[in-house]
Amino acid sequence: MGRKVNKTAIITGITGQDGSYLAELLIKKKYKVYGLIRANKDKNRFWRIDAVKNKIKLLNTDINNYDKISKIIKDIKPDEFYHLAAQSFINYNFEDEFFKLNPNINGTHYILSALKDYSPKTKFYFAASSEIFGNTTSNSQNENTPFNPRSAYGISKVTGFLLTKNYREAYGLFSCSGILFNHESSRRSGSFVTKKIIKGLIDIKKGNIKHLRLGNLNAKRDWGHAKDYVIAMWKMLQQKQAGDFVIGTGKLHSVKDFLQIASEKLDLDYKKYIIIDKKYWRKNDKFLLKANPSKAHKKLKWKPKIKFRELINDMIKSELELSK
Ligand code: NDP
Ligand code: GDR
Repeated sequence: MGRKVNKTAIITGITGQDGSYLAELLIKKKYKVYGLIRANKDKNRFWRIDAVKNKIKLLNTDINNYDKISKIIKDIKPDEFYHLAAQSFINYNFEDEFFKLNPNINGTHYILSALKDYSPKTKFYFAASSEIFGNTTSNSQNENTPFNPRSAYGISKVTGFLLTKNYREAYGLFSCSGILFNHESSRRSGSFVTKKIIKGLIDIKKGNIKHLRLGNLNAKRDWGHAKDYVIAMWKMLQQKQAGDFVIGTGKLHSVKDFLQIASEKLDLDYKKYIIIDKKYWRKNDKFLLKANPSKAHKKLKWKPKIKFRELINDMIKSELELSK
């Protein structure tokens, strides 16, 4: 009887929110996990992978360097490759946006091309985003909704998506994009609104700050928990046939809803502490992006388990732990 060999996976963006949860999931499934990390002076960036740091192998490499990427792929020939690295914060002006395009466009292209030449059996995942739908006219978005991005970030994700699709169709690679809607956790960076609210309210409660400055409280998003979304990524690569999937909850909530539930839980009246600041107001952010994840329900048997209120409760609990 043949011995069952553990699978091998490479993750780019392993130090980020999704990369860290995905690494934990794959370790639990007995994968051998490699993380590609860039040269970055921020020594604090490893906190999210603290729990798995002794079980993964980190390799320093620049994903914008084809020679380095292809050598790693040639040497490791992973079963699965998850390309999550990206500058993920969005603003809708085009100043200083050039650097955002590289990991999504060149980085994705280099990885796909190296997989085609040196490891064509590797299954590849690209982290696309609901931002590709941008200024959409549809009430909810599925895999057939036309793209109309309104940010350099969204445009770069469309290109990554199309590269991924073309390598699948032209070269037969098992390459898929997950079109993921917003997903959060206490591992979010502090610039995103959910983490900013939770951390801000806890700091107010502790008396560390007096006010929290926010932008448009009426803006709405389809918010889920990152832990559920990394399961969808993995499921996509376990299919018999490669394909693209919309992943989201299918429910919209406003920033105000989030704020209200979080402040009730912390026993605060948010109206006393919030200052609306135009600095955080995004001019072009008027579209309503709501997932229609029925393909994922049907084919992946994936549904998010963690509901909106539970997400908020979990973020509060974890933030209180982190702030100790
Ligand atoms: P994070 O911002 O938490 O993590 C981003 C990761 O990418 C970090 O590991 C960061 O490394 C790395 N990175 C950033 N720029 C570069 C670069 N130029 N070269 C190499 N590595 C880089 O993002 P998330 O975990 O939230 O998201 C993961 C992916 O999913 C991203 O591609 C994001 O665009 C996409 N996505 C996320 C959604 C969400 O709601 N979270 C929704 C839809 C898509 P370092 O530690 O060195 O900074
Ligand atoms: P988003 O997330 O841009 O959707 O990108 P973010 O949390 O930044 O914004 C969500 C909504 O909140 C409104 N908002 C504020 N946002 C921030 N950051 N700060 C504020 O003070 C504030 N006040 C109100 C915003 O206008 C917006 O409507 C995330 C990222 O993870 C991307 O990488 C990913 O592709 C998309 O989600 C799907």
